[in-house]
Amino acid sequence: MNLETICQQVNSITKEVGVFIKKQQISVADIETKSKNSLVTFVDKTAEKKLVNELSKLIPEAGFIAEEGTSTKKGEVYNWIIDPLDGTTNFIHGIPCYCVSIGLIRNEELVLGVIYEINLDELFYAWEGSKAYMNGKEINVTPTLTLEDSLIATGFPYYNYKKQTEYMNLFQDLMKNTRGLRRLGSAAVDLAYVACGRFDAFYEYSLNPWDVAAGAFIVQQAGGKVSDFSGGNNYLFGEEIIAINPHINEEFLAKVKTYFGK
Ligand code: 2AM
Ligand code: CA
Ligand code: CA
Ligand code: CA
Repeated sequence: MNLETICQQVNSITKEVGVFIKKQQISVADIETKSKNSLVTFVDKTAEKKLVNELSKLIPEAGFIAEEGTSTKKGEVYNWIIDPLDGTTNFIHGIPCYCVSIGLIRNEELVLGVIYEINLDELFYAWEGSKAYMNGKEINVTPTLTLEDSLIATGFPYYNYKKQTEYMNLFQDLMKNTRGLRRLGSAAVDLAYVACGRFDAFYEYSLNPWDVAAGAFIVQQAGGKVSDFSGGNNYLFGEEIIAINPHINEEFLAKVKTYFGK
């Protein structure tokens, strides 16, 4: 099977699981705490089991890097990177911004990404060599030329608080010198919105590979630039990400380097 066919199948698997998530009713008793501010429910876990089960049929030799640990099988060449429900806190609080996020790596390289924003019924996807799409239509990052005219998304760090001062200083600078800042609470949705031109950029640190795999790939296929805070390529496993329209990348990176001392 080629990657385009695989992507079509992942699209329908992802949508099906999204529909399952949408139908679930949860109560306070269903909420488990993994650590202080890390919540999970049976919905996250059941969704992940369904995904692992279906994706195993698509590429039998592939392994998994999945947030809730359903499978720890390591694939020699292919590995799926899965976040069954990105934006769990939103989901629990009834805020309608959360998604299913599926990435695929061949060796260390991203080759496919699918994000399903459940409540808006928006499916974002791309595969190696393709454009980026939302519900069948090509999407692109913004053509904005300056940070002054840019709308920037971020997420607040929930561990590694050591870098919090650097984060807040950058935040304050951007607050004064951009069109505005937004915080949706789902890194995958933030990335999908950079890909389709709703945001000019997204940055966050203290993220896991499953938060960013699909979105980072889709942004790049949509003409965007993705890097870590030094401008390097270590954004998938390196816990720092900038996803941005390439015109404003230098200007943005200069600010990040100033505050984070890179
Ligand atoms: P999640 O909903 O899958 O946990 C928002 O800043 C991003 O960070 C989301 O993608 C969210 O993913 C993740 N996130 C928020 N709190 C987290 C925590 N305590 N541990 C791990 N990831 C978290
Ligand atoms: Ca989580
Ligand atoms: Ca996540
Ligand atoms: Ca999750």
